[in-house]
Amino acid sequence: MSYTHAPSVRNATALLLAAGALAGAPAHPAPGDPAAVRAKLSEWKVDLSQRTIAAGTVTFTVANVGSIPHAFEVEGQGIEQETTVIQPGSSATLTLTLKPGTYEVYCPVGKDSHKKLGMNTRLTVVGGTHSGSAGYGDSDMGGVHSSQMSESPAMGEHAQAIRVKSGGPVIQILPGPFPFPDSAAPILKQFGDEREGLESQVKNGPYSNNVTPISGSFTFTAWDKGAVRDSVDGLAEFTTQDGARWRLALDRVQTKDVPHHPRFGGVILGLYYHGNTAVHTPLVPTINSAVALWAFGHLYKDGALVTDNAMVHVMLLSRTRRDGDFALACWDCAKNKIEELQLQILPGPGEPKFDAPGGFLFVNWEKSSSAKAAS
Ligand SMILES: [Cu+2]
Repeated sequence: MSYTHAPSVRNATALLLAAGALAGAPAHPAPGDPAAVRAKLSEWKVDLSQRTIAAGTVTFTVANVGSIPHAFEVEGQGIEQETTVIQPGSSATLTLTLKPGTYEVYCPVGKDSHKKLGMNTRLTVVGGTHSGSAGYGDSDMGGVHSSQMSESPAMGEHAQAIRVKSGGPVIQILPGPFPFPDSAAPILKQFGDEREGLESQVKNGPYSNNVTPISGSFTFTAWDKGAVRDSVDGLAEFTTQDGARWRLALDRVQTKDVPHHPRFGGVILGLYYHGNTAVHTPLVPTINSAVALWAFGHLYKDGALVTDNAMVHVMLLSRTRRDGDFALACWDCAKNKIEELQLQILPGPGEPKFDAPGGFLFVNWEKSSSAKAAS
């Protein structure tokens, strides 16, 4: 691709700038043809047809090929512009004038929860005064993988760690119906094949108001360092309502996807999800979490090993239960204080149900706390 500066090209560029330029954007002519970038949004990624373009005017044609609403935002070099929400199967365009630099391109839906689940990529805009070695055009598509690799160190800069300590009343959640079935019903429709399994959880829990006070403690540290380097180190000990003493040691995260849990795995700090967000099951009210993690655990009952592959989901989240009877108090709990520590333990794949009501273990510590830890 050559970067000619024929008057006709310059005029066309000027027209496009007038039509689509942002207030305050530099008015100099773009160094090449107006760029056209196709973007595809889906759960949970943003695919760009080109990841490196020349400075100047660019039109993004954005298709939502996923199954829930998304949007498209470009941020960097003083610019922050987004499309309106794009329904599944629909498209939108966004025309911007971009100067050289690196831009974040992501889905802004759900207070950045979609972004944190992976709908985030980068666009590099290069100055066009030198020859066309910038990879502008389709030849850039072969470079996608190397571009992704080069993002890793940048992601590492955001490595964070959190230390969580249980506190307050301890409750065991027993099988029972979900108290907000009507609120969850429209969200469940978006879960396709997995809807049936979720609908049985509406009736049988584990997200119920059937709770009993127990005792125990849970402390862990979690490291959010990107999909394959996340880590956890923790220990939970509790005595369930039947008098059984359980001990769970956490030393590795779980990074494999499972149904209706996009990016089920690892450690995610600061996620807004569940409930009406369409991110993960709607059988937990809408919440903010300081940390959400998925891990394999070593589970012992009365001192004997039950499994080394217990599937564990932990969240420190907005309080969902009220004082006294600990019934679920809100369908949208996102504004509540983040102090409820949830521990859910399920048998590993192919393993028998636990000897506990409903075959699962689900324990909450209602007034827990967290602090930054060394990353
Ligand atoms: Cu999205």
